[in-house]
Amino acid sequence: ITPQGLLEGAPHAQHIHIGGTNSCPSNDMEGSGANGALQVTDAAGSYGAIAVSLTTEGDTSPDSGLAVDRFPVGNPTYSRTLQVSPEVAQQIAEGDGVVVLHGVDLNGSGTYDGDVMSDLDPSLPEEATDPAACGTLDVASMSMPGGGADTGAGGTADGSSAAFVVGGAALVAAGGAGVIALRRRDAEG
Ligand SMILES: [Cu+2]
Repeated sequence: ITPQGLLEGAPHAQHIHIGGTNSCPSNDMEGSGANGALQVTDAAGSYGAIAVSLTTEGDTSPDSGLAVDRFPVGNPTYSRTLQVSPEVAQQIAEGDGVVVLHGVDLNGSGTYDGDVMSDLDPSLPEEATDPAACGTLDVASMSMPGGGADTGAGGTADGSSAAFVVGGAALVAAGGAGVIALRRRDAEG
C-alpha cells in the first residue's frame, strides 16, 4: 500500500473489508459525519465488515481493527505478508474484498478532532476512523505454484491458510480510487 495525502503524524487504521457488494463507495456519497462526511458504517453496504486488520505487527484479526498503536503513521509504504483463515483466503481468491484506509483531517486542524464522534468508538472523533481511501482487490494470478496434481478447485482443501501479498499499486487518498494487486504465493508455506 502506497498512500498519499493522509494526515501526517497520525495513525491510519487499514483493513481488508469483505461483505456488502465488495466495492468502494462513490467519492461523492453523503455520509452521517460533519458536513456529510462519510463515516465507516455509512458505506457498510459497499464494503461490509473488517475481515483483516493490516497492522504493522502482531494480530491481524478484526479484533485489532482499532489497534491504533499498530497501524502506520502518516504515509509510509506498507508491505506485510500475513496469514488469513481459509474462509477469508477463499473470498479473497474469488476477488471479494476491498482495502480501506481510515483517518481524515476533515477540518484541516492537523490532528484528529471535531465535534462528531466515531460511529465505531464514541471515545474517538470521527476523523480518527472515517474512511479515507478505498481500493478493490483484484486477483492478479491464479496459477497454482508447482502444478501439484492434488489441488482441487479451491486450493485450500487441507485447511491450511493461503498466503497472499497485498501490494504493488497505489491507493490515492482524497478522491482517488486505487487498485490492489494480489498475487498468490506458495500456498504450502
Ligand atoms: Cu476498515
